[in-house]
Amino acid sequence: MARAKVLVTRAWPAEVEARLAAGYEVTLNPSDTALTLAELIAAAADYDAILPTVTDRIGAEVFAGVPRLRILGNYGVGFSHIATDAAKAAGVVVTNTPDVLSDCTADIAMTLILMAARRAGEGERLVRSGQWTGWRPTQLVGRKVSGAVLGIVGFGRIGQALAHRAHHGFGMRVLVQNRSAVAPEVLAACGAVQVDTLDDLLPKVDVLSLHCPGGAANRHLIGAAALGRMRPDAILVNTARGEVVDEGALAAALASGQIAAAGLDVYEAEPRVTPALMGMENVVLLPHLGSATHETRAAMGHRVVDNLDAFFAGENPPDRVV
Ligand code: 8YV
Repeated sequence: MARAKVLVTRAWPAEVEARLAAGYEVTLNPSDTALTLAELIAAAADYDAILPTVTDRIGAEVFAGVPRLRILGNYGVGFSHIATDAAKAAGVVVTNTPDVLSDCTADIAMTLILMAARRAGEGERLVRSGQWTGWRPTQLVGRKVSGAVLGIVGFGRIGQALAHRAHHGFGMRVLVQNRSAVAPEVLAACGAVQVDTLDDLLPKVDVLSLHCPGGAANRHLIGAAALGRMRPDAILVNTARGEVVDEGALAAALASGQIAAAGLDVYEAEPRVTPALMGMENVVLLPHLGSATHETRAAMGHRVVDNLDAFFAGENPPDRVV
């Protein structure tokens, strides 16, 4: 039987590429640069599967342009870059990679919380600049994280992993806002309390960390109005999706002192960052590192291939989202 043709849009960990090549007719993007929509459609024209990443915008045009396409195995948990309604209409299955990246993404959220609260980026820039003249009692004084109130928006796997770290590791008090009721035992496991609405949550928190999905439903969930409800000493952290935060409104809120600081791993138009944010000392900017460990990137790849194997064996893939 002919092997299924699989297009991998970016370079993957070598061990997963080898596993893929053993089971499929695989084409890897040799340049490892983000493909334009036209390039993607041309490259995938007669393929059965595309394995995209967050840098591939899979619009409705892809389904029209790739008539043989049967499955999109997304390398990542978030899939707001994929037009899922169009996938469904075209009869294309979509899978993602939950669980395996929760710990590492929560680690990056905690990193951003600590860096923003303790002014670690500023400190590193000071040392590297050669301008550090020595210790002073008032130098780069930040905020204490232990005992602070952490608000988590979206209490899925990653939000819960952060809550465990924050509560058990740092003694933070955790408040949660989620679209559905969270089971009492899940909240209790990390000392968390659920509040009803985002508006209830915002004025109560020292740190707000976002862990909800992206996409149209949550676009600019954190905009001028939400930022206006936060405290002037509060910190915003986003490791979810860039579109959840209105970057222009965030820059304005930081400039006016409406909130104190921010830590971002994701952006509205990656890799572009709103220029005003780039010049702010009280903003920590990371290049979408959430899942970037050797272990997790390999596990994500294996999860994609597990789904692919199930699909081509005629089974329902375990991480099917469409
Ligand atoms: C991925 C992520 O590495 O999984 C996600 O949703 O945000 C990242 O950690 C990225 O999306 C690759 O597609």
